[in-house]
Amino acid sequence: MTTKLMGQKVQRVEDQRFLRGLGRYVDDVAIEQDALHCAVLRSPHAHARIVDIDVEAVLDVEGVHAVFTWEDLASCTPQMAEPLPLLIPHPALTHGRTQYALAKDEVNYVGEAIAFVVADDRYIAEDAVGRIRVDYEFLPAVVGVEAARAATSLVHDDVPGNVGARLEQHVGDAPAAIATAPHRLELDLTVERSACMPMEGRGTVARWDPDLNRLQVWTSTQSSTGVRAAVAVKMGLDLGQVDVVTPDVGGGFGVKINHPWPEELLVPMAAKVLGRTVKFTEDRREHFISSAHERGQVQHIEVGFDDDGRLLGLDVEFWHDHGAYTPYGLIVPIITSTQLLGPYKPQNYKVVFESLYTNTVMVTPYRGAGRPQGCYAMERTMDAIAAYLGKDRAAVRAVNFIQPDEFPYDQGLIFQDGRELEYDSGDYPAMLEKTKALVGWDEFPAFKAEMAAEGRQVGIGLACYVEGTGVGPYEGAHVHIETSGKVKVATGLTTQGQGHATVFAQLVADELGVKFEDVEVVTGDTRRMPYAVGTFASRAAVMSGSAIHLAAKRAKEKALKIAAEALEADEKDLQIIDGVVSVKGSPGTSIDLGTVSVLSNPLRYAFDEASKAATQFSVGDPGKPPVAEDEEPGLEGKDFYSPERATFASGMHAVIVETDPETAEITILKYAVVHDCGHLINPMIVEGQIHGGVAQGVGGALYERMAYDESGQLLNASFMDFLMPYVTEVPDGIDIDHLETPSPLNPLGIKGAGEAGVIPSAAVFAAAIEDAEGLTITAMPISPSELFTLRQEHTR
Ligand code: MCN
Repeated sequence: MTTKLMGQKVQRVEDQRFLRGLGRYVDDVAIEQDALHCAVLRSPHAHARIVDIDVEAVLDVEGVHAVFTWEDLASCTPQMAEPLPLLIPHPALTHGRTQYALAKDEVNYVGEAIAFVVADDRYIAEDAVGRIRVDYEFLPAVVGVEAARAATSLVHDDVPGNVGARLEQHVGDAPAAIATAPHRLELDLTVERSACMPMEGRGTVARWDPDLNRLQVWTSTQSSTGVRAAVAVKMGLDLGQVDVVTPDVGGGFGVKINHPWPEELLVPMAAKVLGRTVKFTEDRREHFISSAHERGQVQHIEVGFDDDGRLLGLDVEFWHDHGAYTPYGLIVPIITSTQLLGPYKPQNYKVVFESLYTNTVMVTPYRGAGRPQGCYAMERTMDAIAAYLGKDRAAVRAVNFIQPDEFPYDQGLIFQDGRELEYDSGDYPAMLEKTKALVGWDEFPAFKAEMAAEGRQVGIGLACYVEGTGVGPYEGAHVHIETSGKVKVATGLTTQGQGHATVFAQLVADELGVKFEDVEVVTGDTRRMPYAVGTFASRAAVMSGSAIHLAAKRAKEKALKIAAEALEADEKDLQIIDGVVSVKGSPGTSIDLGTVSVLSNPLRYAFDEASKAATQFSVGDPGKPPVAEDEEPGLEGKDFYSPERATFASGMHAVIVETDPETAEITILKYAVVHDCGHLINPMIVEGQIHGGVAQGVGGALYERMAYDESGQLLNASFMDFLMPYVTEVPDGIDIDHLETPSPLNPLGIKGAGEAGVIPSAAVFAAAIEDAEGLTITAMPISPSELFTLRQEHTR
């Protein structure tokens, strides 16, 4: 008997494959023996003019089939020689710049693609790359926010002050409110650059079919439809001539959101020009120096508050390091500036940011996308207010919360899409109480004293956030009930490990009344679902989940209509249980969905009822239309979902850390999370997402940074030097509790969950370490060695 699966901890169906090494990634796509491989010549300099490129020596190398530089791109199509698209323009981005697929006459970061070699194998291609001679005229490199602001050198000659954009928003009059507030504080906070490190780097395979005049692309992306559009436009093909398939993806975390990466155009172009299958696989060093980074931000905060810590005015100014180009426009700093306020309602808020060019790898949204920096600013401010007033940190937060009866709550800010930022639902006071209970907030002072008596230092931190999730514009779904009774569901977004095959099957099983194991989910294949947006902004559950729910509803309505006719019953009296449509109260009067699917098809097989085997084939049943006249044949449902606005998930994290008085080692004793993503489809998957996010957050807070020297060389472009946390550094267990305030904006009451775990990490660790050490922490990450140095500075 089918029971409701929404809300249940259903085991992930995909894990059997993944755990047994049967995942199928781009590198596993079967290619012909004579397929070609490629390597990219990347700039060794952060900023230089390209005077000359000499590829003569490459053409002599046996096994090399082609070498492309910018000069050659136009011979494919004129568009190929134009800059890559700017994906999310914004009126404030007065000086948006994107790179060329291959650098034209200037390089702006170490790692920028200059030439593309296609050869029999990767070894030959790499060797050939080493033979290309480039004459450079060196230019001064601009590295870091301070250098960009000083603007003694410019990244792009025509961008004054290195300022790509400046955006200001006001709610009320923050400077005036701060000036007259009983108390005022100022904070300067820095978050350094970091980047996500998916296990699978980027990779693309392309094959041109000259008979069908069609291009097939397999790529490791977060948006197959985005890549398809870019490839089609750049190569002068119709959308219908390009199929993009995204098989399993070994992690995206934002870096594969960018579409297209240069290689995603160069590989298809080479495949078409050479008439052979071409394959590119990014190596780890390439990932460090040529895939996107994020997080780098310098923030100045002024706040005015009353005796209870109530915010009267908040004035935030920050500088965002977006690297050498702006493929994703202003999305990261806009998110920081508009979602910084979290669950609080300052009466007056002013925010201004500058998005700055530097000669470093460009920025695209990385899990959390600007929110970790915003949360860090807001939560450090809360801690500073509490310390100043000598009040409990949780109490100061509580007086500033938006209350449950104030939803929908309009923060008075305008988001990227030009719409007002309105929170749909939440219960922050209840969430705080749950968090305090989970971490043992009220008991902590006694614990701290106990530990101090043993010579141990412990500290506790708390951080709250609100996250706009499930953004539009739309996502679609196609639900098809096969003649076997099995159900195939297609949605166009891609999947990188979030468990979509499981959760979407849960939704379909619930809506259709079929067995969970009879539902198969297909994602990221433009042949199945040509129109889709992609997986980012924690949107799959809300967007595709809703579309799938609606599409399944349609398929069900149709199934009931056909079954009612077959059973000579009223639709209203029918039910579907475990894939069988029956008359309520008369289970013997039934027909299975497979047979209903047969009936929906004008080309019908005649069935031997006993064996269910098709014995005859006929064209319809004269006099009996397969479906109602206004229906299309086939037992399927298709629908698109487009939300009014984003839905706002929220959460609170608390951590207890111990710091070693001698070595400054930081040990996590307890990590507690309370999260509200509305109705949960699968609590186990949501908890897995939170675990993954927290692990990533631990890395960001304590270890990971992109260490550039002043000439723009990335000094730690390998896992020998870039410290990702191992299992030994992430908490053993994470205590998680949920709160479910349903979103009124979508049919299932869902909000997103995929990024939440990472958002408050920097804030919560800074707070806990500060509490343990009695020091002021203003810059993240803070590794044991930085903590050690900070202690020494403090005692000087
Ligand atoms: N979910 C649920 N109930 C809810 C909300 C979500 O059961 N109320 C489930 C969803 O059905 C989905 C998962 O939780 O299986 C995450 O859902 P959602 O918040 O919609 O996020 P997306 O599926 O859109 O995933 C994107 C998000 C982002 S933006 C990044 S970055 C990220 C992340 O997910 N990258 C990931 N999680 C990742 N997990 C893995 N393993 N790999 C990545 O690259």
